[in-house]
Amino acid sequence: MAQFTPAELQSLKAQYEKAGQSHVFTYFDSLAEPEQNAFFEQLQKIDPARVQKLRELALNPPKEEGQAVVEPLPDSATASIIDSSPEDIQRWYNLGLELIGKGEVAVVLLAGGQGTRLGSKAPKGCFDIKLPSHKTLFQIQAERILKVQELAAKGAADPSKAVIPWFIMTSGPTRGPTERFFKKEKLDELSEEENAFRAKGKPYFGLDPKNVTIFEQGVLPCITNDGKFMLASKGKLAVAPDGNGGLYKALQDEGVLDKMRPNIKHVYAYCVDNCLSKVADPVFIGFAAEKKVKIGTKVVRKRDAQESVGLIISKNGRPDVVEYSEIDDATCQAVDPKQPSILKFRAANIVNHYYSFEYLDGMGDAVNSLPPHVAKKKIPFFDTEKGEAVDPKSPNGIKLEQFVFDNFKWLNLNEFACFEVKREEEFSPLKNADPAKKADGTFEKQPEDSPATSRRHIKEQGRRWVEAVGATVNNGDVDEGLEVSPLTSYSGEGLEAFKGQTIDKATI
Ligand code: UD2
Repeated sequence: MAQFTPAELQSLKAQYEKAGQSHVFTYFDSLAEPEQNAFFEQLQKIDPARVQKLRELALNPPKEEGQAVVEPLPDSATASIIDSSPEDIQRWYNLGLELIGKGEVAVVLLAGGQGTRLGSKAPKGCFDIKLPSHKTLFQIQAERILKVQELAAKGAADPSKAVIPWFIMTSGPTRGPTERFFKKEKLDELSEEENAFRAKGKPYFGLDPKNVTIFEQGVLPCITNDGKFMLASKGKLAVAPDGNGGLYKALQDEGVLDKMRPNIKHVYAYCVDNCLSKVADPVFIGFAAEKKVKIGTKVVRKRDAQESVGLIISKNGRPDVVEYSEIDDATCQAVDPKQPSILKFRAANIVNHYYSFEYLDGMGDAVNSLPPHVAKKKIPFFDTEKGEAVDPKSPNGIKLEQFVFDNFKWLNLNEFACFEVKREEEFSPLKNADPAKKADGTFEKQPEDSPATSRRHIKEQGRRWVEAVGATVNNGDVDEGLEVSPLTSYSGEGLEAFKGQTIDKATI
């Protein structure tokens, strides 16, 4: 039974014809009905005119008048936890907890990436970085939400309001496995043994399922070098997730903003692969809320000129980010004229963003103008000219992806704030697999940003926390560290009972 009328099909064909993409219907009439329905539904979800506009924005960005003036952000738009007074930090912390206690804070997790560099089949949040507890990134983050809710409830007028709704943005490939993982259902992407282990414990890691919303970002068609949408097969467009910048359109299209209204005033968004991310960080939320900014972003000091991180800069007097994949060498290598031993551009983006709900709710049609970035890729496709499937040996098309920070440039500097935090406390991304064992039994060089560095950084942090209250660690841990569960402490608080103790356990 066709799920569309001839008139609807005609109108869809006219829409694609107008955008110069009528070739996508080459085989439509020869498809069986179920395939026609699926293809019609896919094509209907994509606005070809919008894609054309995004492709135009990507390939021919508006020319900037004159030479762009690129500088580090001015001090007026930045603060640093490293040189803030304990009073300021305590004030921001208290304000953040108060806002959480009133139910005004939501968390958005960017989890649509496919973790190709990590070589993981399952979504990155399902990854076991092999801590003593074997908690996955999703579980660690869920427990941080549980703990900070508990901390906020302590001082709240109405503790039942101290709830942080968690909105998890997935993409086509990650939505199914992510939903199953939270529901403690089997994942095809995990081994029998891993599934059996994961089936234990509470669904949603103890969070109330009604406060966890999994939604999906949009997709954009893959496009040939001469601008034609690519077919994956006779009855399917080749598409790819629209980048973490697809967040803004997805918040509208998936009804997330509607779900946040009217309680939510502050939104904390973060990157799934950072095991140290302070989810719903009261200090950051309090800082940004006090400054009344529309967008805030956390940064750490860039490790070295080669680190694969975006850099927060001021460009023509506005906040902006230059991504590591697009930065020129001169900007990368430039040193601070006042302190030549450090980089001039060193404010490294860590995908920890604050948004006022009012800003997100007011974006409107601007979500369709986020300039995409072009990734030249080898894209297997069905060639309508040759009438056959092609598996290219070299890049034959482009994927468009939007970056979540590309709207920073739309703000004035006084609507934006950059917050420098300590790398060892807040940033340890998981990007690369652990090294493979070589034929002679030794290992390749240990890469940065791997499961080994993630678990080491968590355990080193735990050790620092308990030593700060006068405990010592003597547990034979391979990294001489200690895993402190988020349910025990969110950011090192509440550990006084360990004073004077020697801790011989791997995790507390
Ligand atoms: C990201 C940042 C980079 C730096 C680095 C630090 C962007 C565009 N770049 O680079 O500046 O901060 O992280 O670790 O943010 N994601 C989606 N949907 C997508 C693509 C990605 O949700 O279509 C999520 C992904 O699941 C992850 C986050 O966005 O949580 C960053 O994605 P990535 O790890 O692929 O980005 P990376 O490392 O290239």
